[in-house]
Formats: sequence, structure tokens, C-alpha cells
Amino acid sequence: MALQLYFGPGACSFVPHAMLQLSGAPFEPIMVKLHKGEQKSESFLAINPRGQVPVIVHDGEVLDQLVAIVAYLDDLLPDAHILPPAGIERAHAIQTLAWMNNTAHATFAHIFMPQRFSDDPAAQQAMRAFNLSQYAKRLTELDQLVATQAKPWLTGDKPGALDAYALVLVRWAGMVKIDPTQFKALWALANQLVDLPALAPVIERERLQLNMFSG
Ligand SMILES: N[C@@H](CCC(=O)N[C@@H](CS)C(=O)NCC(=O)O)C(=O)O
Repeated sequence: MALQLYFGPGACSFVPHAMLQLSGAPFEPIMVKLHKGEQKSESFLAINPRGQVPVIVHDGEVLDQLVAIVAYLDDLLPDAHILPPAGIERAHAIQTLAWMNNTAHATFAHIFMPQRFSDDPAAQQAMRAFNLSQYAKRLTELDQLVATQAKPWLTGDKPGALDAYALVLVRWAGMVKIDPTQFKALWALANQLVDLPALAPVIERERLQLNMFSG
């Protein structure tokens, strides 16, 4: 299986990166240094004109958008437990995945990259301040979801895409001076995932430090 994953360290591409690693399937991880603007390079734009990660290339087919990539990998690797296999459990998992992507992640983007949403510096500042409080609310909601989850992982009995995305979202809190440890159940889940020996190559490849909070 010729499968390449383009990922940025610490970015949302951690989700497919972690899933591929845990699946044991062969894949080629290709690092895109977002802080150096490599996503806007001619060579990367030739692969994904949207200039973002994650992107997978499988047998010559290019796919971007995290939700589509997760669904595709789940089809391709049915034993990897990327999503629950069927029924309402699967539907709820896709519901949460979509919310993570279109609401929690999007809220963070308004803090981290307000210039994408307005070219007015005053509006950017206001957007950043407002969305900081919104992001804390989104993480509180996610924390409650984890706390009330009957199974050991958000995706069920084994770690899956929701757990990896939860880790990314709570880690990002520390980058914008929100203490991630206040979201107790969510923080415990992220630590549980980061400590999995099978995930160590991803943590190493991304040089991932879970707690980015500096007060
Ligand atoms: N809607 C896209 C969002 C992807 C996204 O936000 N990627 C970020 C990293 S988390 C990125 O590539 N940022 C660099 C940039 O936009 O220049 C998806 O779901 O895949």
C-alpha cells in the first residue's frame, strides 16, 4: 500500500498521523514545516492547492480535509478502530468529529490566525479576545463529553480519531495561554494517549510537547 501523509508538527494532521501509526500499516510521513510557510511552497501547492495539512496520497489519489481523510482511512483499515464500526455509536462519533473540526478547531483558528478572517487589525484583536473565551467553552464541553463517556476512550474501547483530535485541541489551549490541565478528564485522556508506547514514533517525529502552557 503506497500511502503518504503530509503532516505539520502539532497540527490537526496529528489525527491521521496517530491513526496510521497505531494501525501498523506502512505509510510514508512527510513533514511540512508550517512555521516556515512550507505549506505555501510551489511544490506543496502542487499537491494541495489549499495550502493546508493534513493531506494523504494513496495510490496517486490526493485527499485533503481531516474528516474525509479519517473516513477514508477507516474504510481502508477496518481493523484499526479509527471510528466505531457501525450504528448509532458510529454516527455519534462522526457527529463529534464534525463538531471538533467545524466548531472547536474553527474557534481556535480565529485566535491563532485572525488575519484569515479580517484584514482590520482592531477586528482581529477583538476576534482573538472573544474567541479565547469561546475556545475555553468548547473545551469545557469536550471535557464533559470525556467525563461522561462510559468507555475508556472517546472512540470506544480503543483509542481512535476522536481521542487524537481531543489531544490536539486541548494541547492548543496551552499555546494560547489557557491552562489545559483545568479540563481534568480531557487532560487525562490526552496524557493516556501520549503515553501509549505504540504512539512514540509519532510523538518523536512531531517533537510533540503536550503541555505548552506557560502561564
Ligand atoms: N478544514 C481543514 C483544516 C485544516 C487546517 O486547518 N490545517 C492547518 C493545520 S491544523 C494548516 O494547514 N494550517 C496552515 C495554513 O493554513 O497556512 C481540514 O479539516 O483538514
